[in-house]
Amino acid sequence: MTEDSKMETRCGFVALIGAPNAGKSTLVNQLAGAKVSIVSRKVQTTRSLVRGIAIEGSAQIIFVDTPGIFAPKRRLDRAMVTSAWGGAADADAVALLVDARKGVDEEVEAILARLPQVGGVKILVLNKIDTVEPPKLLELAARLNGELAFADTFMISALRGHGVPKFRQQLAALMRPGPWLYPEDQISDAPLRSLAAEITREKIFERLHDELPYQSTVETELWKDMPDGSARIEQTIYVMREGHKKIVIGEGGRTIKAIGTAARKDIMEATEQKVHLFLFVKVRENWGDDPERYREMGLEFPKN
Ligand SMILES: Nc1nc2c(ncn2[C@@H]2O[C@H](COP(=O)(O)OP(=O)(O)OP(=O)(O)O)[C@@H](O)[C@H]2O)c(=O)[nH]1
Ligand SMILES: [Mg+2]
Repeated sequence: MTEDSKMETRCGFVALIGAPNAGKSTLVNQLAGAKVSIVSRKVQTTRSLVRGIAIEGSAQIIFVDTPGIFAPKRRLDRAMVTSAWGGAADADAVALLVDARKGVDEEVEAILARLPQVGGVKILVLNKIDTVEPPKLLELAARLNGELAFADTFMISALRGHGVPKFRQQLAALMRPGPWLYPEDQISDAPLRSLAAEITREKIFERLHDELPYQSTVETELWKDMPDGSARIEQTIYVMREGHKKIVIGEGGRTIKAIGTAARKDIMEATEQKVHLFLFVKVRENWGDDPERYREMGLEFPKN
């Protein structure tokens, strides 16, 4: 880049907020052009802020994926929701994602009520347009704009990519002049060991049901680059109950093997190196009340 074009660079933060399952992480991955944040069909998948970095012309846009906002009960839920609002407060622009199929429910109403307290440009994004008819979309856009004066409204399918390039272009124009904060080829600021732990957590979400995914967490304990270019990765899956440990392991170790195989494949794709993944399961009844676990997740530990 020449000195002149350097002068014109733009940069800024755009937080994506919304109810659980609105498609925030799917959108961040589309915008960054790679998997930086895990996705599942279940609610409350994302637990902390995940940044996906995109370049659009002379602008570097740092998209901040946030945990879904809902009425929190457990300590972990409170930490997640606090982190989401914190991400919104620190951003130059806040995009509210609404699942167009679900429309406006109690969760969306609660977000709309609090959103005016957050600074920055507010943008409405109707997601999952592949699932609804256009008249319903227009009606939804009108209703939401009636409740809050959004600077702009976009209709997209994060899953299929429809409307995503235009969304990114419009946001680039909103970014203020300033130097880029990350190197040109960087798509995330999360260390690989965190991404690797998240990927394994995603496989738990895919394969195990009910409360188990919510009562477990994954940490990368060891990442060793081997002389042959491969990596030896050891991870611990923390669960809250002995019964859960049995479920994670499965009959004859079948479940944990399947989780490991699927995780290893995705981790290899992310790191572009051969991976040997070793998974361990530990029962830690009170991990939900252990500040160390929150630190590992990148969350503030709520005092009560
Ligand atoms: N049909 C359709 N499904 C979508 C679209 N975007 C996301 N999804 C699906 O919606 C589900 C939730 O997606 P996520 O990206 O995990 O949602 P999220 O908002 O990050 O959820 P939390 O992290 O729990 O708050 C997944 O099954 C996605 O595949 C879309 O545009 N169309
Ligand atoms: Mg998410």
